[in-house]
Amino acid sequence: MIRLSYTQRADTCSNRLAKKIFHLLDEKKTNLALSADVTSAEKLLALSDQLGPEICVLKTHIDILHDYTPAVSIELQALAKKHQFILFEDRKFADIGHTVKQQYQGGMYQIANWAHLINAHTLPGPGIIAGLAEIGLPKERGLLLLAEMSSAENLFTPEYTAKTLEMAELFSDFVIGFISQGKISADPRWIYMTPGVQLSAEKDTLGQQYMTPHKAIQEHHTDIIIVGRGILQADNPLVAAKKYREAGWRAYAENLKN
Ligand code: S5P
Repeated sequence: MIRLSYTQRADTCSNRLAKKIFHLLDEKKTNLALSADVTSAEKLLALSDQLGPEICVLKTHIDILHDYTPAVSIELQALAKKHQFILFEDRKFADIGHTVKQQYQGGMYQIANWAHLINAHTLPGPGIIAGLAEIGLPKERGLLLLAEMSSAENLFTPEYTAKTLEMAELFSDFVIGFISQGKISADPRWIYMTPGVQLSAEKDTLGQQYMTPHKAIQEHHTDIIIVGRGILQADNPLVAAKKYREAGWRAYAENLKN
């Protein structure tokens, strides 16, 4: 099978953010996303600055910060520019179109103003995507659909995943890919981001299940590995990030050779 590079795949998508991400991966030589699951703004910003050079995507759960102010999102945007990474708010929208529109652009976090990328469940049907697109498309944002999850005994079935792919195809100007455990379609335009990645642990005590970067990229053919505690709980997060970055990049380079 001929494998396309990230750069070659940039030509296959219409969404500008998707093109930008594919190019960024090859230019920066990293397919590591940091899941920056910390609860203080100071920590989040320090971590983003320190690890920024190693990552392509900074994934946030902005609502776990105990001290969020709009200044945080302004700082995050500055750091994203400085280090060239994408801001992905892992909001997992899951309501009707009318409601998610307000959750996306309004409230305390005004996610649409700063996050390049968001994600959503398809459980409510295509209206959720249409609602988010009304806000995100004019701002040249992108959406990832949750097609599979990493947690044990989740309710995602192959049928649900297939339906999610169909919905993505209906909105391919706004949907740029999937949160999944690996590749789910032969179409090269979709970007896959995979959480549940760690080098040492196999699971946590609350159902999280891990695979290695090598397995995620070489066996499951994902594009971007999402790592949280594997980096955050290491003695030295920067050293750990470099280790994950190297493992992820090596697996991608090997894929291209085969
Ligand atoms: O299926 C999923 C989807 C997501 S977005 N499983 C996940 O774990 N996530 C997120 O990835 C989760 O919300 C968390 O922020 C991160 C995994 O963190 P880790 O510490 O287990 O690496």
